[in-house]
Amino acid sequence: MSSMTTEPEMSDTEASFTPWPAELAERYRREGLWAGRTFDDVLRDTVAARPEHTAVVDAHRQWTYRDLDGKVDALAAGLADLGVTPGQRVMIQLPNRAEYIQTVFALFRLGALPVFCLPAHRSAELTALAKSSAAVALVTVDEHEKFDHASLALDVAGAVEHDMQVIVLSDSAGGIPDGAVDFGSLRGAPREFARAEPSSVAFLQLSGGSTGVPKLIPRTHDDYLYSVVRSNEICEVTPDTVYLAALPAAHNFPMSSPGILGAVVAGGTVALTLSPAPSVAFAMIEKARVTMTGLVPPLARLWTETAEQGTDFDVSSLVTVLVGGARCPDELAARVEPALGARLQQVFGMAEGLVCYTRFDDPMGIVTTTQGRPMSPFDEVRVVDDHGDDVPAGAEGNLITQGPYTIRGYYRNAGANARSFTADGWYRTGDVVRFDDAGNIIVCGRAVDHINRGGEKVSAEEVEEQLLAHPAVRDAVVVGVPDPYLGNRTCAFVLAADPAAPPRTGTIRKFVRERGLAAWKVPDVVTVLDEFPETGVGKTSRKDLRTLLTANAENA
Ligand code: OOB
Repeated sequence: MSSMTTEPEMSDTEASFTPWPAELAERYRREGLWAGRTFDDVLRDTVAARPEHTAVVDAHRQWTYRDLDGKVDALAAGLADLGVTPGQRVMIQLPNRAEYIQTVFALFRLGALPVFCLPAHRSAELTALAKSSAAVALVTVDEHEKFDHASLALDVAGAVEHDMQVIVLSDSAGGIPDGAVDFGSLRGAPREFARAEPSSVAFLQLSGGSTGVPKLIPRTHDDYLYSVVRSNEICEVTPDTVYLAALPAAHNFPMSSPGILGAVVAGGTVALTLSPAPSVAFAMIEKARVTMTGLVPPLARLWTETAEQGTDFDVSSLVTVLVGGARCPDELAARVEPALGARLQQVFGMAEGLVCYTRFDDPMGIVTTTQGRPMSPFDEVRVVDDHGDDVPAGAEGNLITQGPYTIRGYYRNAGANARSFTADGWYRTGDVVRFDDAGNIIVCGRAVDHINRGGEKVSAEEVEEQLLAHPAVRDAVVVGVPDPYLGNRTCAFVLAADPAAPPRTGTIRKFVRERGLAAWKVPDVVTVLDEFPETGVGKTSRKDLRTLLTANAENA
């Protein structure tokens, strides 16, 4: 496979990529969905077509496509000089700034695979991802939101057995710690790299995750580019589009629905904001004349409320606001358009593939109450019961799907593949949905116990494991309970190892944070109980625990 000596051995059951069945792949090619282009081809085409058009704007920089192309060339060469070779994985943990775009496209040009980490990831997630991807480098920033990312990255590099370089982007001269490579020094003489195969894996995206740490999702140039091109058609992305990455740029939603890549494919402009707070993001909308953005529901609420109260910023350039990642309450959906003066588009998607949009010619009632329909006529969706049989039309059930941009398996994870895919390769989304008469999807909830906290996914199992590591905790269960702002909030129930000396709830939350978990996974509420309620068969009843919380809240 690779010349790297530290690369873990790969067995057949731990395949890095599960191909589509031959006849489907053939159909997707014949129909022109898989167009045989790479992301580097796309950038080169846009550079050739619109060299002087603004490609990227952030708080401090503004680059044309020609500028971006030059920076991508230099960085790709610099990374190659550092020893990064095609096919190797490189983790990226960068905030929303121009160099994020440069780094992603430099890796594409070089043929190395970005692994898209989020700025909120901490040692638990990054170490697991470094191991599972066998990444040869981690690109990060010295500091973001008062957190020392460079030290975190060096710790992660020290915790993995293989060699991993830490590359740090810093605006200050003293920002590069010993042992790290200065991002700014990675400027090599431009050279030609072998073109990647369009059918090969372009990058590893991360799953929202329902069990353990995030799973790695291998996406090919062919399949992902199709999803971007199709998103552009539906969302009407043109060379005049200015897309604002307000959510973390590495997430699938701002990346490709239609997102950053949609803007680059269309020859439009990508604007990035370090913070999605209205006071910062609205300033960027005004400055860059942003036309389109994507928000999770809690942010959509914050922006809507801010606009309703009146803002001094001129946000009149906004044409389209996409809302997705978690269920957008109907009441909020109805307020977005009047408040922000931009049309609402709901999006229900997943990093594994399937993306659904409401359409611009849908009646308002559909746009505000449904999550739209699959974007491709080649998407196949079924709603099934727990035995895998189709439910009657219009009934609620489990959504399963296959199609031209939905993966057939995770990266080197046979266990997860067995759980998340049917025997014939359909992806089990874990979502409980129903279809209306017109074929629109309404998301009703989750079958699998991951908690959707305002678009950020929390695996109950992952947090429970961390809680169990505390010596004063005998058992732990994490559940989600409805929250008016976040959709769901996380509540941890724990049993004390010594009932006479129960742990303090503040101590437990601090413990989880210090174990190196992303902050959004720290339980919002911790409750110590004497025993857990049980179901008829003696399992801990998550349902009763949820009820307990609701009852407590009502009595409070
Ligand atoms: C997006 O991707 P992920 O991978 O972080 O999370 C996927 C899960 C879905 O399976 C579903 O449970 C939930 O997030 N979800 C929604 C939703 N959009 C996503 N639940 C209800 N309503 C919605 N509109 O979150 C993602 C990827 C691409 C585009 C948009 C979102």
